[in-house]
Parts: sequence; structure tokens; C-alpha cells
Amino acid sequence: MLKSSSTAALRAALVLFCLVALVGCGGTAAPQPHDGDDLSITSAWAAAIDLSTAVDPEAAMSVAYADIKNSSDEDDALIRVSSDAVRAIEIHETVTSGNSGSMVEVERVDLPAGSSVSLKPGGLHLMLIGPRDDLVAGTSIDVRFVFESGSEMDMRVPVIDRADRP
Ligand SMILES: [Cu+2]
Repeated sequence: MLKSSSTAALRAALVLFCLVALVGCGGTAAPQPHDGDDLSITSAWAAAIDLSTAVDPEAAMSVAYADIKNSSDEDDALIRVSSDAVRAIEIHETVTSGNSGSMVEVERVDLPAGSSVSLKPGGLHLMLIGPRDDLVAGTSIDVRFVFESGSEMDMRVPVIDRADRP
């Protein structure tokens, strides 16, 4: 009896050890959050919108863009974007076929190690759905970018008139 229970204890200890070793090594586990400067977001801007001109303000949409750089040696991806200033933010890609363009929602923006991706007019963009108020040029909105690695970045994104876009 004593012998079998101590064997069980040993086995449990062994399993625990293996788990710790597995987590500790992290080889094939999810990427770890990057520290500090490994991820950078630059040239972010959101397009101004005047809700009084919208047919349905609830369904009104604006758009935001940014350049995102992953300087680390681990692959990552942008998986979620949010802001209190709007009801929802979706990651979209404009797909052009012939003369017409349409938008599709994408689940993620891959950021391979050492790469950078530009969200820009005609390509990947952030769809700002249902602004809670006018987005006024010269002001800014707070936007949170969440990455697959667990990293989060809070950005103050300036609102700019489309006509004045960079
Ligand atoms: Cu879109």
C-alpha cells in the first residue's frame, strides 16, 4: 500500500516536472509577449466623419491606417483592435477585381519576424464601425492593438480629414 502510493506520488511528481519543463522551454508553445520596442506602430491616423451626414449613424463607418513593424525574431500577428470611440473595429482588406473593389474581413494580419506591414488606402485597413460621436479632425482616439503573442499596444491615433491624408 505504502509502496504503491509512493509510486503514484513519484509519477505525479514526474508529470509535474515534465509540465514545468514544457512550459519553461516554450519551444513550440505560443509566442511570448515581446518587450518594449520589438513591436512599433507608426503613421497611424483615422479618417474624420460627421455623423450628421450619415443616413444611419449606428451603421456609419470610418477607417484607420497604420504602419506596424515587428523587429523581434519571433513571428507575430495583429489579431484584434478596439477603441471606446467606436462600436467595433474590424480588420479589412480591399480586394480589387477588374474595376471594382470590395472589402473582406480578415482574422489577422501576419507579422513575420523582422517584417513590417502597412495598413493603407486600397489595402489592409481598420474599419471603424459605429463611431459613438463625430470623429473630428485635429482630435484623436485611443486605440488598442492586440497581438497573437499577447502584446498589447495602446495608441493615441490622430483624426485627419481624408483630403489631408498623409
Ligand atoms: Cu473596410
